[in-house]
Amino acid sequence: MELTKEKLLGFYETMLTIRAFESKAVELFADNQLPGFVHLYLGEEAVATGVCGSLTTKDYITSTHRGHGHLLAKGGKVDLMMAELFGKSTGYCKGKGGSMHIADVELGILGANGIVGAGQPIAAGAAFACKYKNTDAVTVCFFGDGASNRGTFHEAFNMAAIWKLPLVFVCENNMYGISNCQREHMRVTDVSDRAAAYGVPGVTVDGNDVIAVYEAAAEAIERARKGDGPSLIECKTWRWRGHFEGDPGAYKDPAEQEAWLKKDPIPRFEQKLVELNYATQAELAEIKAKVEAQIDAAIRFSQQSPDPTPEDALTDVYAE
Ligand SMILES: Cc1ncc(C[n+]2csc(CCOP(=O)(O)OP(=O)(O)O)c2C)c(N)n1
Ligand SMILES: [Mg+2]
Repeated sequence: MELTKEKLLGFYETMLTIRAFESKAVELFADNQLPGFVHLYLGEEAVATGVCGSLTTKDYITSTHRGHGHLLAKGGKVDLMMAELFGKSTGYCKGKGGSMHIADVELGILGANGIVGAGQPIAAGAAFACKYKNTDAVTVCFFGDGASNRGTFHEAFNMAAIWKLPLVFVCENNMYGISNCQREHMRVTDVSDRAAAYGVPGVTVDGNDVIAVYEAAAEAIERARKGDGPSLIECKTWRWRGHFEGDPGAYKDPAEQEAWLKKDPIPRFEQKLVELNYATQAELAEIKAKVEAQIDAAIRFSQQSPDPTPEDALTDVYAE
């Protein structure tokens, strides 16, 4: 797919939307307005944006506990997501699920998930269903470096490989699983090396470069769509915040944190857009203002929405 100005500015808007959504979540959580846990995606925006740049609503994604970026990049509605974080009845799960249970099947979002590694077999199932029904839909499974140590990853990967499922595994290697640095929780440097064990391609890309992510993902998605089976993309990136809001992240080396903050994917992309004459600073500022107004409106909508009632605890418990 050609990288038109429209597409590039679309990436910019998506990255800014994730950044603004998460930055507001920091403030709202500190202000005690969000019940429950939030695991933020700040710093990792280029991964979801670049990958979802080759997907349409007919394609599926599975997400994680750190899911806001994936959901927003796949078209998740900002106001319904924010209301869910607020625990309001207008949210995606009517305020009963919170950040880690947001799903929108119509948009191909099969759900965030609080169980590490649970998305992998779900993604294999979705990809199997698409193959069985002879559609050309592709499933993307987002997961972390920590989740690549789980049995679910290896089982799902092997099945996807032997059945040539239309599935792309996207490992967001943000170098940590909670407080455990990747150097300590696995013996390989590149998670992408694990693909060789299943006889499928694996690549590592700079996860803070939206174009690099887009290009690698576009190739893997096309391969899956054509019926050539799964692949693994490892995106090296960095989680800016603690594991969850409230975790001070004292286990991180401050020098490493500082070095990664300098690789912020958004200013890097802005510079590229301006240098290559895809946009002027004024155009970028206009997009930024639009995104910020949209997030502010989502917060107002959430604050004005009603809480669920005690009786609501008894509904949506069983499938009809
Ligand atoms: C099956 C399971 N084991 C343990 C946990 C606790 N837990 C939550 S997040 C996490 C680390 C996940 O690390 P990674 O996959 O790298 O994702 P990241 O948080 O870095 O995005 C763990 C162990 C869990 N939620 N589910
Ligand atoms: Mg991680």
